[in-house]
Amino acid sequence: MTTVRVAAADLGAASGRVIAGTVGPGTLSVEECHRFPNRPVRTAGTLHWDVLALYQGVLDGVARAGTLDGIGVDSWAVDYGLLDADGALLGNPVHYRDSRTDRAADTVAELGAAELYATTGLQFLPFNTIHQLVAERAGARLGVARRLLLVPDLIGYWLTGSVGAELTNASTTQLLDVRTRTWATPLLDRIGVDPSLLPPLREPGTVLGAAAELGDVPVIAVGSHDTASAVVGVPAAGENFAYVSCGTWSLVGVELTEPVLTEQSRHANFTNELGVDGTVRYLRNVMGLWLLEECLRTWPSASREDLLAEAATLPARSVIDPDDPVFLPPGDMPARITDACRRAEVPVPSTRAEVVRCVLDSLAHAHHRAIADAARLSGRRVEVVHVVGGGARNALLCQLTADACGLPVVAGPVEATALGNVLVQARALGAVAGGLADLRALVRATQPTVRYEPRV
Ligand code: LRH
Repeated sequence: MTTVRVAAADLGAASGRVIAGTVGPGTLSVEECHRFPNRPVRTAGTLHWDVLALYQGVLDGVARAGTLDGIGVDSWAVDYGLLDADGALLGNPVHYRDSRTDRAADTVAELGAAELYATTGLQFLPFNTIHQLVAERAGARLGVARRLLLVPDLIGYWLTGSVGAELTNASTTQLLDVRTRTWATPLLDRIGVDPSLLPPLREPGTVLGAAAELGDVPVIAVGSHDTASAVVGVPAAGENFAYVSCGTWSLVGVELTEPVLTEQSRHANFTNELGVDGTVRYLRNVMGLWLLEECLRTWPSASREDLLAEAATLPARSVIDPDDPVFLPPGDMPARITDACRRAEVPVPSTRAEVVRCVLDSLAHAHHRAIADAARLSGRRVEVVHVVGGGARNALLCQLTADACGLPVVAGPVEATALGNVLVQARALGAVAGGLADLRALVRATQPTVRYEPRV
């Protein structure tokens, strides 16, 4: 086995990055080559992703990464582009935070929540692709669309010409049968969407083809749902762990081999997303650092570091439900948080640092609730909580999560998503071998982490 150098293109809700990874037996390192903003654009009242700018960012980043053996693309879930009969993109993908899905809830409810869960195993999120497609029926695009490609598959298509749907991201659409791991064609029929819109499914590790514009480097399907790649990059030993993939969202749960499709699980709004190597990511979405980022956007002059340092000196006074749908759209977040405190009849924060402390206490409690529910509903014992992603840098949030859970938190790597992306590519290229346990052992051996013990 030799050492390979591959590029992970990781598209997040706020920015995209291209990260070069060097992987071989006993070797795993990553370095950022390019970071570019991801700025949603509102036109005629609809919030879009500027997907051509993202594609250009990927091209620029890969060009800067030097000689490569592979390229893998991951992004946030659920959103898609529609292609016409010529393979041309029909308009910019609509952002999952756009309000168009408000119109879809009743139609999706008619499918029967219990039946939908039994088939797809997905938690109710108002922006799941099924809701977006129902909303899309009101417009003209669906009538002329021939293919639907999720965002990483769209980038892969532009790079290679290959059309397909990578399985981990396909599982977030609520259009996949989680038991058979195939498209849920009867569901598509019931919402009046032509099943041929959905391309053939492909597993992580499949080679899509060569990127003609980038020196014919092979493009390899990774866990193209960013959370799937992040969970590959969790440095856990054994199976008794929970993870918090903490960035814009906190994705909080455990890794299983089979979905949990019980009514209790549905009522707890747990999701069974598919992971790499046939695993199931049994988790709940918690609103995540979006709450903090939107506060900071409202306070352009504020220093994140100063506010976090001050928040750490404050007592925990106000805990609210961070998953209230009022927090989903962009806008004035501090005002919504203080309103939520009033409604919850908890002390209303009067300074910015108090708002930040309220956000972090509320997230820590939500992390605890989701971990306790995941353990109870799946029967999986949890002995340690791994916090990966950008949130692993937030020492106060990691400590508060350890305190709320009464469990040690191991924080890091911050770059879990990129690491998971490059590891799956490296394995496909034969540079490393084995299952997830072997890939995680390599992460453990090479990436620093910080441990937080719960304070009594
Ligand atoms: C995180 C994420 C999450 C989805 C959301 C839309 O980036 O992929 O897993 O629920 O974006």
